[in-house]
Amino acid sequence: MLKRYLFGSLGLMMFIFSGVVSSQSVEKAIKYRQGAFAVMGWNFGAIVDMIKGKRPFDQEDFARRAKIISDVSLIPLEGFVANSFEGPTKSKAEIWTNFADFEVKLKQMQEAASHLSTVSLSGDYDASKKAAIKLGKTCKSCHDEYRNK
Ligand code: ASC
Repeated sequence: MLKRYLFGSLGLMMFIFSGVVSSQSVEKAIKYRQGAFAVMGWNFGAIVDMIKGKRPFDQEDFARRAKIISDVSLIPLEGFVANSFEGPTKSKAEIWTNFADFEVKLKQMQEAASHLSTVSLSGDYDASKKAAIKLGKTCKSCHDEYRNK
């Protein structure tokens, strides 16, 4: 009787504790992916400004930022842990009902970022501009479907 009570409450405590731990790790995962997107957005913003003539075109700086975006584009996927659409996030629940499609879109973004990084090293302004616009489209296609306003 006492044993059953002790093990029962131990089980309950473990259950509650695991809930606390996993909700903490969900928040960490959300922060992790958002941190990566913030780094990408910061650098892509500067690239877009160069393309729009709001900032002087500096090929070396453009290529440096494109490489950062390409490298960091490999980070966010891991942060989309199971059903992490609750909490401080704009992620829609649809990500987890269409995860294969979400992953395809994310990979298209990674490929466009890698392409931008390669092209920007050549110093070809027109090709770099075209590659940056293409990358922006891959960001947008995912946001349109999977990000809340
Ligand atoms: C950015 C940024 C986005 C994308 C998107 C492109 O710089 O923060 O979310 O570009 O606006 O369409």
